[in-house]
Amino acid sequence: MRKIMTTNNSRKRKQGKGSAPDVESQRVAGGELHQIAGGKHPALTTNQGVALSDNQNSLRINSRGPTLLEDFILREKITHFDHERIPERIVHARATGAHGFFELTASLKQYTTARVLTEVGEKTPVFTRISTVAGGAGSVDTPRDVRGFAVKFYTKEGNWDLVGNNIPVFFIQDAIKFPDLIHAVKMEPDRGFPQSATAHDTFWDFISLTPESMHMVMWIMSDRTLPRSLRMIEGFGVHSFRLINSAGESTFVKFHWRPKLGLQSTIWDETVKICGADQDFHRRDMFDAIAAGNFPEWEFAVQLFTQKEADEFPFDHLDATKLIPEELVPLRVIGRMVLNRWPNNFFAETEQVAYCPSHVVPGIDFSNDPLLQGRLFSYLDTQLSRLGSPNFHQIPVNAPKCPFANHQRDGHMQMAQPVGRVAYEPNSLSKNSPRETPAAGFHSAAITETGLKDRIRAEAFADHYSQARQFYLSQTAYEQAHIASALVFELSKVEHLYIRETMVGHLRHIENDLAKRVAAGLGFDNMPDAPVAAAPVKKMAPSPALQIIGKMKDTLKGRAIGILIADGSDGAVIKKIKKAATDAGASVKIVAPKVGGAKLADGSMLAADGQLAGTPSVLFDAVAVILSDAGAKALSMEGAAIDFVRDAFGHLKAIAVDQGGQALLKKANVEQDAGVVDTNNKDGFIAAAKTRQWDREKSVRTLA
Ligand code: HDE
Repeated sequence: MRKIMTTNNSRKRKQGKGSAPDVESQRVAGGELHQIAGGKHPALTTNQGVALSDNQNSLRINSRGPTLLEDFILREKITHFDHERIPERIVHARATGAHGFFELTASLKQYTTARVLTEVGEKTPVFTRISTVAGGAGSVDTPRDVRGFAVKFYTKEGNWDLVGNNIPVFFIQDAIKFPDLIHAVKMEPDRGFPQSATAHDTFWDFISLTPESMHMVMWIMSDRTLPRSLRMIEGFGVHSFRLINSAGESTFVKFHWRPKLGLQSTIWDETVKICGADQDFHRRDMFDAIAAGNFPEWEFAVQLFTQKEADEFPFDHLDATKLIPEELVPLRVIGRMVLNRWPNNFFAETEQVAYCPSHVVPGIDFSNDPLLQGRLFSYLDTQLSRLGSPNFHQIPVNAPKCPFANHQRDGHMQMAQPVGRVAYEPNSLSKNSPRETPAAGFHSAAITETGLKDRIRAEAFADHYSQARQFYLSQTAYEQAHIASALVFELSKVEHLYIRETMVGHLRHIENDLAKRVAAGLGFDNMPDAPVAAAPVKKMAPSPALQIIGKMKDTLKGRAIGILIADGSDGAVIKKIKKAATDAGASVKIVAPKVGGAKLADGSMLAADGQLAGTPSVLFDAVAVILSDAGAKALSMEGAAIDFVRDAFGHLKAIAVDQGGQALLKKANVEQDAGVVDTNNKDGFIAAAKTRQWDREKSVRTLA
C-alpha cells in the first residue's frame, strides 16, 4: 500500500527567512547526520536509541483506520509526555533560578571551620532560586507576596543550602502552625480562588487570630512584597544559626544578602498593571539582565553574637518573628554572590533543585528556633514526594560538586553503579570503602539541654507588637501611607466585618495612628477594642535600615527607560535622551504605535523595541515622550498613549517631554511638576529618573 504523507511532509517549501525547513529532508536512517537548513541534525530516536523513520504519523491500518497498540514509538512518546509534570512545590512553586558564584572577601576563621567562610578569594559555585510563596507554578510573578531566597552553595565540603526569604521575620513561631498558615493563605478550598493573594477571608481570619504574625504583617503590607526586580531585593536567612570554630566554640549568626543595585519596589497600582502587561515580569527581567551581562549581585553579610549578648536582647532571638536591628548588632560584609548563568533547562534545574535547611557543612549548625527545627524535617520529606526518590541528590543540579560516597544503595532511579561486595560499615573486606572522618567530619555544637518535656511556648516569645511598632515607626511617611493603604485594600476584600474589626484592634497595639487611618479607610464609625496583649509593648528605637526608600540607590543601573515616539518624531532628540540614559547605566527601549517603527522627521525609519499597546509605561522606571505636533495629535486619540503618560505620572516617574510630548500630557490632563522635565534638560531628566517623585503622590491618589 502506498504510504500517504501528511500535507506537512509531502509539501515542498521554499527555504527562506521565516519559512519552515523542508520536512521530508529531515528523515534520517540509522544514526547518520543529515544536512538541513545549514545545520547538522542528529538522528531523532526513541529513548532506547532506535532511530525514527517517521515522526509525523502513528502506526495504523489503512490511512483512515484504527491506530495499533503495537506502536511502541507513539506509546513511549505519549507516556513520557503524560508524566512531564511532577508535583509542584506546595509553597514557593513559582520561581526564577540562576547559576553563579559566591566569593568570600573576609574570613570568619575565628568563628567557624567551614571552608566556604574561611578561604578568602575562593569562588564557590551556587544555584539561587527566588520564588513567590502562595501561587502555583503557573501563577504570575507579581502578587503581593514574600519572596523566597534560596541559595545552594556547592562547597568543597558538601552542599550548604541557605533557604531564606526577602523578609527577615516570619508569620509564626512554631512549625506546627505552618500547614494552618499555608492553608489559610492559599486559594480557599471550596471555591479554588484567589490564586496567590492574601486579600481574602481565610488569610485574614487566621492572621487576626494569630497575634504573633503582626510583625510579619507590617512587612508584607509594605512595598517589600512588590519588588521592582528580583535583582533589587534583600535576602535573609531569618533564623539564628551557629558557627563552630576549631576549638568547638559556637557563636550565633544571622545571614543577610544585600543587593548591589540597592532596594527598589513598585507601588500597588503599578504592580497590578505590570501583572496585566507581563505576567513573567520578574523572570524576564532576570533572564534579560543575565543575557545582557548585567549580572545580578548581592553582598553577603553576617550578624554575629554570643549567648551572653543574646541574653541581653529585649527579645528572644530564637523567635523567628523577631529580627536583630542592625543598630544593635552591626552587619559585617564577608562576601558577594554574582548570578551569571541562566539554566540550560528550566525544568531540569529550577524545578528539580531541592533545597533543605538541613543541608549544612562542618562548622555551621542550627539554633533551637522551633520553626527552624520543624523545617529540618519538612524539606527532605517534601523532596521525596516531589522528586519521587531518595536519589534526588543525584540529579545534576542537586549533586555535590565534591566527592561523596556512602553505603546507601538502590531506590528509584538509581544512577550510580557502586562496585564491589561491601555496602556496610564497619567492614574488613574492602580496603577502600568510605569511612568516618572523626576530626574534620560534621559535628553538632555540644550543648547541654535539660528540662521539662511538654508542649510549651517560651515566655520570651510573648511580645508580639513591639517590633511591629518599631518597623512601622522606622518608615518614611510615604511608606507608612503605603502600609496603611495596603491594609485598607486587603481588609476591604474581607467579607466578614468582625475579622476587619479584630485586625484594626491589633493595629491599636502597633500604633494608634495606623489603627485610626485603617479604621477610617474601612469606614468604621467606632474604633474596635484592642485584644488583650500577652506582654506589654516596649519602646524600641527606630531603625532606618528597615526602610526601602532609604536603601534605594541613586543610580539608573539595572533600571529601564522607555521612549515613546511616532511618525514625525525628532531623531536628534531621541538620540540625545537615549545616549544620556544609556551612559547613566539604564537600558532603553523605543516604544511606537507599530513594532516596525516610526518614520522620523528626517525621513529615516527607527525600529521599535515594543508596540505601544503591549509596552505600557509600567514596564519602565522613567519615560520620555518625543513627538511631532502631528504625532501628538494622532496619539491623543490613542487610549494606550494616554495611559502611557498618565500611568507614568501616577506611578511617580520622571517624564521627559519635547513640545509634542507636552501636547500629549495636556490631552491626558497630566500636570506639570518637578518630575516633568524638558528634553533640552537631559541632566535634569536623568537626575529625576533615578528616584521617584514621592511628593507627587498626594496629588494623584488618596492614601490612608
Ligand atoms: Fe519553607 N518550605 N517552610 N520556609 N521555604 C518549602 O520545601 C516549610 C519557612 C522557603 O526555592 C518547601 O522544597 C515549613 C521559612 C523557601 O525550592 C516545604 C516551614 C522560610 C522555599 C517548606 C517553613 C522558608 C521553601 C516546599 C515552617 C524563610 C523554596 C518545597 C516550619 C526562612 C525553596 C520545598 C526553593 C519551600 C516547608 C517556613 C523559606 C514544604 C514546614 C521560615 C525559600 O518543605
